[in-house]
Amino acid sequence: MRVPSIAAIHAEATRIGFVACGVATLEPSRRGEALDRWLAHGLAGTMRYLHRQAKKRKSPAGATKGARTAVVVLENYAAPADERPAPGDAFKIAAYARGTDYHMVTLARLLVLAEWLKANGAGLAHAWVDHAPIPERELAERAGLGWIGKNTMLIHPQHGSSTFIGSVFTDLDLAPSQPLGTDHCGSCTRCLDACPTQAFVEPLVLDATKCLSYLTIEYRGNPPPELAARSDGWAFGCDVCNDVCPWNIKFATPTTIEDFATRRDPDRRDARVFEQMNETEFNRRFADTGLARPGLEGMRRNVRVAVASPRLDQVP
Ligand code: B12
Ligand code: SF4
Ligand code: SF4
Repeated sequence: MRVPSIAAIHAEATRIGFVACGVATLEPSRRGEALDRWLAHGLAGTMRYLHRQAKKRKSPAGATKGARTAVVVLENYAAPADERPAPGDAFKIAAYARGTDYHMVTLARLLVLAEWLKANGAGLAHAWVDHAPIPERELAERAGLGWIGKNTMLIHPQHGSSTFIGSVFTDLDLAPSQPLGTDHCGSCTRCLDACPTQAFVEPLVLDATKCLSYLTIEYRGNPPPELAARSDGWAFGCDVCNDVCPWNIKFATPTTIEDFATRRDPDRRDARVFEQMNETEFNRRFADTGLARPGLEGMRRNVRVAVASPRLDQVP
């Protein structure tokens, strides 16, 4: 079988626009026990699919039959300063969801990489981003793309953690990249201290049931009042544990991907924006964004909670 050089794969990934690229082996997860403990303690909340998929998540090779390695890439979505939440906004939307849904944008780019691998010797090249039962952060760590920080994010030493992780599983026998091997968090605890809901049980362990990202996107009911009161104006996702990280403050540069640029819709200054539309209108305007996941009713709930909560970032 013809095998492209790692340099050629890097060059193609860069040409497509990914900011980092490496090769991961597909042996079983080293963190299987951590995952089991996390699930057993109920920290996944109502995300039952994580329980159902646990066995698969621990054995990434099974995600694509016949795959031998994975080409793992990072997609930068970091927001420029003028696209961040601003004073006067009634509610906040996390940077990763301010434009077109990354499941579409990043998958489209991964498919280009998969086609290129097929044209260069691969019999199999399957693209995954977010939805597969695979431990994406661990695969990125194996592929030498960074370390897993205390906030559980994969942090790249030059690009920080405002990145999506994508992978192409292939039957190519590629030489694996060298993992970084060191954690660069040191004695820092900024993410743990800044989390509005104090959702970290300890470094590297997130109680998702307290995380605003879970409460605004995955959870279907009304959030518990004590967490609602600490929602800090976030109506979709949350950026706090990423934004306070020195590796983002010092090194990350804004994305150049047009599809991720902030849309004017919804108007974040208008607390009634979702109250004034019906389902048809919501779908017309937001079907290709992350907001489609909670849907119109979910976004109405989220904005109500966000508007009622005091802004922790404005507390002196
Ligand atoms: C479920 C899920 C969530 C849940 C739970 C998050 C969590 N931390 O587990 C919720 C809804 C809360 C969530 C939130 C967010 N998510 Co999310 N999410 C996922 C998903 C689908 C599965 C993650 C999972 O398996 N969680 C279970 C935990 C136990 O596993 P883990 O997070 O991978 O944790 C590993 C490490 O913590 C490590 N570990 C555990 N203990 C120890 C101990 C030591 C010593 C070490 C070294 C490591 C270690 O092993 C674990 C298992 O491999 C992944 C996609 C995927 N398929 O992997 C995206 C993913 C993790 N999410 C992503 C993003 C962008 C976010 C948000 C930033 C979105 C936002 N702005 O609101 C937030 C970040 C919150 C946070 N601090 O994690 C990105 C992260 C990219 C990156 N650079 O890290 C992913 C990879 C999607 C993607 N393809 O890009 N998410
Ligand atoms: S995303 Fe927000 S709520 Fe969730 S762990 Fe990070 S800081 Fe806490
Ligand atoms: S804020 Fe500090 S502790 Fe948290 S992930 Fe970044 S470097 Fe690590």
